[in-house]
Amino acid sequence: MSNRLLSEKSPIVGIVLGSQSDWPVVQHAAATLAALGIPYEARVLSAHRTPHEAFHYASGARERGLKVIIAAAGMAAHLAGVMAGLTPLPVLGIPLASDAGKMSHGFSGMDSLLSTVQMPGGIPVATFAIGKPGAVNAALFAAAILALSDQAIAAALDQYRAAQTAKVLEAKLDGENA
Ligand code: RP5
Repeated sequence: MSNRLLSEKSPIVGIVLGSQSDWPVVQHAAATLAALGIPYEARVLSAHRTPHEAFHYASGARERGLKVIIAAAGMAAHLAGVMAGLTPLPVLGIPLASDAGKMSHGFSGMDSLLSTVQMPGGIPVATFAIGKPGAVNAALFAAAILALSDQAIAAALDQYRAAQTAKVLEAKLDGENA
């Protein structure tokens, strides 16, 4: 991915991720927003490696027209909390397992989960599941927020959920008669 990935219309959701190495998981948030027709931008920004840029991004987000920020990071995952401290916009946090399951490196995402969810009172971060399910659900939650004031997004979200329900109910198991 480029460091600044834009959908065609002006973005209303900003996705920030702590490292380019996070993109294989975070792209599921972007794909879900795209499937719902929600304009977004995606950018690599780190609370630790690029703190000044993270500050500028979050503090100017509302004025630039963003309505929701999705922040994904692994390890000492402070990105979502830093964003939330700098903007009144809703911030949705995705904790990532940056270690591909090796306990010796990143604790399978438990480190990131606790770093993201344990915010001090006063600065909320809505925190989702570790990894891909969290990425998908953060995008769906962003859609639910936006759907409160946007009928097209509300319709797209209804359609997404109806399709998901149908897919589950129509699932065929190996050996089952058609
Ligand atoms: C975090 O450190 C990032 O969000 C990433 O999950 C983790 C490792 O980053 P890289 O060393 O792969 O760039 O800040």
